[in-house]
Amino acid sequence: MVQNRVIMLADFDYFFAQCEELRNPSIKDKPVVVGVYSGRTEDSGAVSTSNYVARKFGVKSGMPLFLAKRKLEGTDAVFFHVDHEYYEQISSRIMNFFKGYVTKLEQVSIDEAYLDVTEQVQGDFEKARNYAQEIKNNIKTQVGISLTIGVGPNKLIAKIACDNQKPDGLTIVKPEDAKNFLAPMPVDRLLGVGKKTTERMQVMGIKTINDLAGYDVQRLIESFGKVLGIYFHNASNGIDNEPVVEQREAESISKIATLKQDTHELSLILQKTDELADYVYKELTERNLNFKQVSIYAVMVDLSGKSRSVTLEQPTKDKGVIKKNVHTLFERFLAESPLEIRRVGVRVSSLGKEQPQQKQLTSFFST
Ligand code: TTP
Ligand code: CA
Repeated sequence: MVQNRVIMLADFDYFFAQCEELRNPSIKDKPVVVGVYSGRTEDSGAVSTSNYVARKFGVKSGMPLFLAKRKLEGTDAVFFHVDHEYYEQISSRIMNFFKGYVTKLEQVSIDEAYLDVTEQVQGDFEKARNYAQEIKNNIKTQVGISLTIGVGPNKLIAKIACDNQKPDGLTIVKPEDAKNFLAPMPVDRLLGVGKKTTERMQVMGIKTINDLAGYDVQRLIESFGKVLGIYFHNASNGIDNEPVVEQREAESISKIATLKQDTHELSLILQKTDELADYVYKELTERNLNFKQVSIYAVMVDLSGKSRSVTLEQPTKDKGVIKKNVHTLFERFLAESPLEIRRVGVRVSSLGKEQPQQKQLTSFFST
């Protein structure tokens, strides 16, 4: 028997605004608006997003800021300028977390990713429910961000399931329920069905996804061409074979820092590199990766850069191994180089992942 795929779409709730709440916890119950300010006048620009408190007052993404201000008049609303760099940092922490839970991860935007967890839950949708809940709980406790997850037998269903209940939602659509789940929805819920197509379908008597699913595929092909006709037929029947496409793993994880003072003294250097090793190790564990190579990097007082590496016999996840090798590498390096050092770096590379089937579900959450 061919195993069901189990695909999740994770979408972070009111993302930019939630990031602002994360670093300013006191604003959580107030309307929060994140805007792109054009700078022409104090209020010119548009709303990027807002929290759900602000949405209750009618604030929407894309709305002019002056209008959002008007809607929130008399409230203790807080407005922020977008801070992309900060949101990217939070996003990549969460994406890195996901990598520990999946066989394949496809990031689609700053706040959305598809997770293929078929192997982790052995194709079982009840297990998938617990697994998704654990992912949600863990991201909430470890990063502080709430997210919504839709689970389905393919990307199409996962996406629509995700939109079904927000924020902090979890919707599971089993393969046998997929068709009924889609049936009553208007056709424009399907990706690729925009305003024009909706109008054309309306003329053909197609309003719901169910109408589309029952429509003769040959006639769909005549109206929309072969590629779209077949796509509409399949999508409305809950069929989607698009794989979750994994992005390439970063080849290394590294961190560099400037020393408090230029020095040639091993103990001062090791103080700093131990901190860097902690950072690198944290990122490794978040992404559930092991490494086979450890390197050091040094920027000398004359600003020349030098590096040294060691390759291990076996991949490992051990923090002690990073520190021990960094110590040895610096010890040797200082012996052969008389110049003082200004900046130091630690890098692990030849990264890999344990085979997912060797893991128990719970071991993903044990760190
Ligand atoms: P969305 O996922 O569409 O929205 P959201 O995360 O704010 O809210 P939710 O998922 O709970 O409905 O967009 C993700 C981020 O993209 C959003 O936080 C801000 C940004 N964005 C804009 O800058 N402009 C826009 O018009 C939209 C829709 C989003
Ligand atoms: Ca979102």
